[in-house]
Amino acid sequence: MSDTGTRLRPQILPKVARPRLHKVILLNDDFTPRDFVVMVLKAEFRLGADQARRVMITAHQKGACVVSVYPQDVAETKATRATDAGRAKGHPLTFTTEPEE
Ligand code: TYC
Repeated sequence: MSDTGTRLRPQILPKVARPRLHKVILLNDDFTPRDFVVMVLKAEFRLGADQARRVMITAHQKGACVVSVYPQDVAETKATRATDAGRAKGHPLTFTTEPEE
């Protein structure tokens, strides 16, 4: 087949902005049981047992830990659902979001 000449040359390819990803951040507190934090990380963020434990311990020791990154709407929904799961059991467990640099 002959070349139809419709292929865009690299220098005139349109630039498509990739939506910025947002981080979900787990905050430490003095009250939520460690096992509950691990359970929420596994259920809401689909982390394996080892990774969930590592994230929990990092937040416990450093004050906060990035859980994962997602498109903004997904990050906000997951942070809200995970925070609400703690509130439903009377825990102050908190997840926040912020745009990735
Ligand atoms: N600091 C809590 C405790 O000692 C456990 C904990 C870890 C709570 C991480 C929140 O993001 C957190 N029971």
